[in-house]
Amino acid sequence: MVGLKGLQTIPEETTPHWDTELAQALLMTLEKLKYPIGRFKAPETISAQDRNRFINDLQHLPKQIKDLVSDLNNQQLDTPYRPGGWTIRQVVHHLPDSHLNSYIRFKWALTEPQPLIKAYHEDLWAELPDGSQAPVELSLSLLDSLHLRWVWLLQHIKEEDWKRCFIHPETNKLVPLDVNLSLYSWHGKHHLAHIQSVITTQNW
Ligand code: NI
Repeated sequence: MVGLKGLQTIPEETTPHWDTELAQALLMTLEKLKYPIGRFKAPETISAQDRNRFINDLQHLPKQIKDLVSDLNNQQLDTPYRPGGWTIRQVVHHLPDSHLNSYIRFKWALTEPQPLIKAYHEDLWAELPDGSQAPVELSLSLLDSLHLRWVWLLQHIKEEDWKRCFIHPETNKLVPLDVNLSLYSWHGKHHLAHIQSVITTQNW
């Protein structure tokens, strides 16, 4: 505990330091709003048990998203999850956009030796009419159906196939399928947390 005497001796010059702290606090708030569950960190090792957990996450995501958004009205759906961020509607449409790409990447890696995959501009996809204005139901049903088939595939691929890789054009790095699975488990929870955070802060 700092005594009153201690506080009185704080020199004027420390004020700019407080501003730096304030700026840091704001940056941390923004980081927390952008990455509510933290940034993705690839696990060092992935066991069969870890994979099952990640597959389980993918299996549950469509219903979790549906449960969160089905009672929201259009005005609520068009609310950004953070200042300058996507609206809830855009986040919902982004999920099948992203996971369709991921599903195709799994299939390429399972059928071709180290394929070079195609990146896509997720921000521009989110600006397209179906990514920004369409009813969320269109993406909720697509996500539901996509995850049923994706999860079924993941539950049936051979042990050795998890080490098959694709090459991402932005990093030129080999990405093993088990690492990609962990990424998409994170990705679903990451966007789920965005929607949850708006609902909590707005008290809906
Ligand atoms: Ni995303």
